[in-house]
Amino acid sequence: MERTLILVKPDGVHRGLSGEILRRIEAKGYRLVAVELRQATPEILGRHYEEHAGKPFYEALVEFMLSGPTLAIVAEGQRVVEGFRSLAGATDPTVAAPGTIRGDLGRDWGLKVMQNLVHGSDSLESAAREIEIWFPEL
Ligand code: RTP
Ligand code: MG
Repeated sequence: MERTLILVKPDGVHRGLSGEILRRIEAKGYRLVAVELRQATPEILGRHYEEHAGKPFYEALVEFMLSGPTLAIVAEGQRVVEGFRSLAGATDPTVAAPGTIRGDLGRDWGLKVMQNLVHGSDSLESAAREIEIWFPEL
């Protein structure tokens, strides 16, 4: 059975949207394997976002992800990696389709980095790598 790593980013936790986002994951029919509220660290984020190191938004992204607690989730189901990306919607919440998490709940706040509520692994390989980073015990 496929698994993916989902994060409710600090903007989502701060706005009180953790429950709504968990609700959508469960309503779609995916099973929650792990859910943990935790403060990210520079070490975890360095590994999680290693593909973005050196990009213009990298420093602001890490600063944003350190700004408050993150809800880390592992969800399971057939094609859940692709399925959660579909639930999340496009990266930019202004253009994300209504009906998606980012499209319904996100917007542009005019900040240094895009705050788009959630992260979801983008491939099976990323999912395995990211689950190992956030939940090495799984
Ligand atoms: P994620 O990794 O968070 O699921 O999002 P994604 O695949 O849709 O986006 P990705 O390209 O992997 O970028 C990672 C996160 O960096 C922030 N970002 N901001 N120009 C910007 O302001 C910008 N570009 C990227 C977003 O928070 C994005 O989700
Ligand atoms: Mg990504």
